[in-house]
Amino acid sequence: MQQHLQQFGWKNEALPHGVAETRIARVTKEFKNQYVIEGVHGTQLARVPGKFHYTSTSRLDYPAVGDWVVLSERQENEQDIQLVEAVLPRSSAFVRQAAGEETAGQIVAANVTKVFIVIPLFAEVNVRKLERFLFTAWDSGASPEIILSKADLSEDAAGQKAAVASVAMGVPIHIWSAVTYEGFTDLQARIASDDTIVFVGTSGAGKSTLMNALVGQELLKTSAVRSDDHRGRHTTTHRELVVLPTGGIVIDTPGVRELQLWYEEDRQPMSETSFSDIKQWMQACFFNDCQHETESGCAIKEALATGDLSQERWDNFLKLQREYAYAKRKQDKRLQLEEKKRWKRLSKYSKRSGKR
Ligand SMILES: Nc1nc2c(ncn2[C@@H]2O[C@H](COP(=O)(O)OP(=O)(O)O)[C@@H](O)[C@H]2O)c(=O)[nH]1
Ligand SMILES: [Mg+2]
Ligand SMILES: [Zn+2]
Repeated sequence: MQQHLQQFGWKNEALPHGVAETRIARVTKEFKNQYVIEGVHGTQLARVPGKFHYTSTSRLDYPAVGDWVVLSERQENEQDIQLVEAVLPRSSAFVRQAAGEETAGQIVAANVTKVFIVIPLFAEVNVRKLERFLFTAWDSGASPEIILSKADLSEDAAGQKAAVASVAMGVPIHIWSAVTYEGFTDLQARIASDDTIVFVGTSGAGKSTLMNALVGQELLKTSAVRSDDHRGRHTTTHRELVVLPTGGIVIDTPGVRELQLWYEEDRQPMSETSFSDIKQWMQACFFNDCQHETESGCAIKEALATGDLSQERWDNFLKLQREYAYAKRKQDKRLQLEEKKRWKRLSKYSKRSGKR
């Protein structure tokens, strides 16, 4: 019984008091109002009960792919319905700002151990985009790895790898081609049986193709290549969690065009993770509170002058920081509003339940 849960990554975490293992399941797919879940009873559909809408404060409270949930069963029209009573605390979450105007975080995948950032080598690598992915990956609490895909389309994969290494800050980089299978065994070796790995990257990067190779069959839809840019069209429309025959769990995601930063309360500073080189220079500045503008003895300016630090990387660091500060201000405002709304909903709810 437990084995089935373990296959899906259950690590015998302590269960909430009074909850039996038979009521635990993992979310493997997410639709608008329904979830596909895997528990000891196999594959089932579940949804959140009405009260969930009253008690949740944001979209982040809702189940997401990779979540472990506690279920209850209810009879409706002579059918057994699975309801998500609670989402167990997440060990990590890859979160982005949801597309659209509204300030809302969207969980791309929960309880992941690694984030595979897939970057295709059919063109020059967009290093600035990669920095953004790296930063969000570090923010998730999981560890990132970079996969340079479509190596068969590159004239100089090794050179491109070196360029990527200069911003990767020690993050492992793998070269992979679905045509020649270069790098396949390397990649397989990076996936332990208790890993849950989310694949992120732009649409057409080759995420689904790589996952199919790992699964050993065409489980996930891939797109036909458009001859103009080797990109392919959008095909993956849902986030989807799959168990590999060799052990380990992978999560496919639809590509994102632009990865918008989402502010995390207790995240590590950018300079601790994806920009640790910059931190070292900052610490070498003569003044503790150096703004790296006009101060003398500024190690950042010196590094820029010698070219040890590229202007583009520094600019991107500043840009990401501004964007992050902006995301935080927007979220603070949203939280205030949400809290107000929640109290309103709660008081309406308790009035209604009181009448019954
Ligand atoms: N030449 C080449 N094409 C690839 C490779 N990997 C994927 N593709 C093609 O790129 C297109 C997009 O791949 P897909 O896996 O759907 O990308 P996704 O959007 O990231 O999931 C498909 O037509 C694949 O056949 C590769 O290593 N080499
Ligand atoms: Mg895909
Ligand atoms: Zn300075």
